[in-house]
Amino acid sequence: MSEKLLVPDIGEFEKVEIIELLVKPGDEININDPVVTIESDKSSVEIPSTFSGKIVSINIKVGDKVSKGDLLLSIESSKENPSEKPVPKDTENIIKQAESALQNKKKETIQQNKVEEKKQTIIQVANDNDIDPLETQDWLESLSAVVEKDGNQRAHFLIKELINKAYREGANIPYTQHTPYVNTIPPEAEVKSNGDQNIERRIRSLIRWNAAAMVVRANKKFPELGGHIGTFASAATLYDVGMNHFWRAKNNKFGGDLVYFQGHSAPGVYARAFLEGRLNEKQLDSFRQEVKPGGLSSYPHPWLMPKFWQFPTVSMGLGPMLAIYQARYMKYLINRGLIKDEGRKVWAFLGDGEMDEPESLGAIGLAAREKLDNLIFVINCNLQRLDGPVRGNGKIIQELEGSFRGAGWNVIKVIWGSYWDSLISNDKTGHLVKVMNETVDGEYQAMKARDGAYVRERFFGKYPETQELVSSLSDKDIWRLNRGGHDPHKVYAAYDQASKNQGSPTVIIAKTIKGYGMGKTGESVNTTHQTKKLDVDDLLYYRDRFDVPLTDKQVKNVEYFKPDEKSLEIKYIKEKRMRLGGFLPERTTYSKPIKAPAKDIFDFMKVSTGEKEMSTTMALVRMFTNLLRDKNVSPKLVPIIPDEARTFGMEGFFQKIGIYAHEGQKYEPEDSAQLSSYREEKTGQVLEEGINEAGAMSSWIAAATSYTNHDIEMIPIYIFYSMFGFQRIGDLAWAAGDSQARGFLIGATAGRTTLAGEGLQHQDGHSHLIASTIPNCISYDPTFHYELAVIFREGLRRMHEKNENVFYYITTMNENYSHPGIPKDKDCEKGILKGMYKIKEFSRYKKTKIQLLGSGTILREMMAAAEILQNEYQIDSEIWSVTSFNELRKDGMEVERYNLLNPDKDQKVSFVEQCLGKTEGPILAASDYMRMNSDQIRPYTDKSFYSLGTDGYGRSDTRKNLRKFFEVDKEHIVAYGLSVLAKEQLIASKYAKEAIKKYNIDGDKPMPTKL
Ligand SMILES: Cc1ncc(C[n+]2csc(CCOP(=O)(O)OP(=O)(O)O)c2C)c(N)n1
Ligand SMILES: [Mg+2]
Repeated sequence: MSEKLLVPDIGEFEKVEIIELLVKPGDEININDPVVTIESDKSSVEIPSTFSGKIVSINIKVGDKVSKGDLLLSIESSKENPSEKPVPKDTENIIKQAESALQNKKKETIQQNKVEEKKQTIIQVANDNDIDPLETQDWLESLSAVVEKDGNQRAHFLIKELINKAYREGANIPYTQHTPYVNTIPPEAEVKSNGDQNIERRIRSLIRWNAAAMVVRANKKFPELGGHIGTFASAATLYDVGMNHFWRAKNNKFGGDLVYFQGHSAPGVYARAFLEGRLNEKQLDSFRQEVKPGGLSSYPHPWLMPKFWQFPTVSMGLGPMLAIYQARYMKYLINRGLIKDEGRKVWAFLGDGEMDEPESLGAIGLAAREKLDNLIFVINCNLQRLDGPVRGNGKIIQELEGSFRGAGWNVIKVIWGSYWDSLISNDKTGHLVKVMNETVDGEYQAMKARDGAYVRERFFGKYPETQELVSSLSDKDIWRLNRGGHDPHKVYAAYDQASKNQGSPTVIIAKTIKGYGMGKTGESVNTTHQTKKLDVDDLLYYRDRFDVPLTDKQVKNVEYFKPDEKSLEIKYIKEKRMRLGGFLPERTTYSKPIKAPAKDIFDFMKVSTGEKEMSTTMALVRMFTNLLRDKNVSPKLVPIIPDEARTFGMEGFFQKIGIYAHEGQKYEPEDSAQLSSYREEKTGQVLEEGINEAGAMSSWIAAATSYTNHDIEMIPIYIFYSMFGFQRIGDLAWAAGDSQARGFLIGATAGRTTLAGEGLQHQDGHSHLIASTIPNCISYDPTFHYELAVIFREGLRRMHEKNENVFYYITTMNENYSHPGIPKDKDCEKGILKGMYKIKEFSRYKKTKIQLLGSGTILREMMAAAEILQNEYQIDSEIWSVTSFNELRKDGMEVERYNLLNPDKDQKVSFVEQCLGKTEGPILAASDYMRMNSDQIRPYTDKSFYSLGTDGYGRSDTRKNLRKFFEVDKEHIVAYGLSVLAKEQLIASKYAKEAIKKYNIDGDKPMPTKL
């Protein structure tokens, strides 16, 4: 049966151009195969077929303009085509998802029923505001009965119903963010570890000792080195329980859990690796001295220790965010079918002070929304940061509990150690919990800096009931009452529950003591954080505190201690890790390279666009569309967009490859009838991050390091408003460099004057300079579509085929103009990649010449100015397209360094000098960025060099007015060019003066930086 394929609803557009025919008569095609590409002035989109069959005739050709309803082609359809209108794709999805949701629900219910409710002691909280204690007692007893008879879930349900009812009755009950200041898991519900606690304690003590010794030894040698003892001292148990029992390493059978170590706890991680035999004494002795190869970096830095550290975390706040997006990306890979679901987890260790960084809490909502049950945060609440208490007057644990509960996380508080269990269960009046609730962190900290007598007086002494509770305990016993984060049993139970939790991320909030075991000079005092030197008495105390088998002499020499290889401790530590699949952390890579696509994928960008005008952003989007046809590259592309797809003309991707949504699409989108309708899908490829540049960058980093963390090479392309890139998330970009990220960052709508109308906060005149600060970031500012194609292809080849650890920053613009074909010169491609090539020459008069260097869209102003200089002033010129001042500078620096270090050898010539050395006339360079951008190459040529640029705040106006304001339009270039020639005494100054007058250039106008 013959079917007619018409142009579907393409939104507000009419008369859009056919730019590509993807089929011909006689071709057999399937439903959804693209048949033509259409392009409006903003974006290009493929139209898919809604039939399958053989193409009989094609009714349009390239260049035709079409609108909704126009006939594209006729198809002899195959029989399987449904005769009636097909069920819309979205409806099908909805049905599928509803079915699978129902099935999951069923599973969940079955599982829930299976979980045996554990009985829980009820903690009564004494309350002075209770106007009728008897009535309260009645209610509480009823609740106890329900817990006993029907379990926690039922009790929870009833409480929820009561609250709902109260709301409906008009009672405005405030939401309770907090639970009492006690452990979330009651003792009777704790799952016990099968580990040998004695051996584990001995191992932990040795790790503690060696970590401290490493820092102390380094500072004895070189007092300037620094280091931290107090952070790891507080977190040792939290790490050890994970290492001995939970964290599975990557090996040939399993992808491995990913652990983000808190930056300042690095000494403890090295100390464990020493016992495991992965590091030796010499290496420990080179802590913070990594200038010599083999040294240990101060903090986790994959760049400095590429076989060890996986995640840079020490810039506080980045770890939590990166971990959340890592867990989300792991699910993305699973849902797209690119890796298996092996139940891998992402663990992130964070400081309580670190949680004040806005980034630390900034993405917790996403983690809950995406149901990231593969994510576990462990917040080490030692109640202190660098200067003093995190919340002296409040309670950081309660505050964090409220934030995480509110966001929908599973919260496990580990506050009190096992020694407290009996006290809490004997607290029949609720006064102990009352004191716990009332005591603020400043007091908790002060108590641990004192002794048992002080705790008795200040804490238990608050009420006769609590005083009585500890009347049979000695001060020593009271001092021994431990905090949850130092109790391996409590920590094990929390980790066990966190690992099994389904449907939400988990945060373990553990209470510890900063500088635990460091004695009077270092434990729980405000200066703990910076303690890096311990005197002999402190060291002896530390040894005794943890029973480290060293003599006094050995302690005085601050010797390391490692038991014999055959000792129980070493055997135990190794056996535990072998059971968990290997050592951690370890950075390895087994991914396969991606073959760079055939050159012809980019061919369309190498020919002139003729009259047709387009922006480089649009050319880029067209290039993506082509890349999606390459079978090697297509599945590996990860387009990341922070709510700007329509700005960049990328909305065609919504239908074509879908937006990733872990729950699929539960609604029929408003624009479902349109070609580019908003399509969310479980297997969607686009990461649409919303207005969230930091999150988008974190996703990009996860994808850009996928080759090592998931052993699958991916090609992330994060496209953003250039101003909201490096300037906004510069620290994450730095961490990306440290992480050896591979991928593309696209600064779209770039340039200070190219983005017209938007104003001061939007117009970017410096992102290339910030990009140049990152050593392994390669950046380009291309003007024409063929330059973009050459740069992009080389990026794919270097990063994803040859696996170089660099990443690309490319700026694209939204200014429409026509693009020429690639020049025939055989060295053109080399020049594009090195940073400059000659694009045009005017040589009619052979009298006076100037070299014009232009970058980005200002190159076009240069070309226009060159024409005026030739036609009106008889000045010849050579025009150079500078694709990257940054790359030219790197080359110049390297050459200069070589020459200075090798004065007796043949001197090398910088690429800038190779291009310009033999040319005639002075150089005038300009870009849409600050003068500093082009000034970068000034030292690498002996010729006279002048720069123009867009220094100063942007403002909203037309492109023409902006260029005039910043003095980078063709008129200013002509006037400045003549002035430069006059200064060099190549022409008379009157020509420059005349031009300044002719173009109404006000010589008295202040510098734009002052306006
Ligand atoms: C973004 C950032 N700001 C400041 C610092 C400096 N700094 C390092 S550790 C620290 C205190 C950390 O306190 P906390 O997070 O509570 O960790 P703890 O050592 O107590 O476990 C500070 C301010 C940093 N590393 N990163
Ligand atoms: Mg802290």
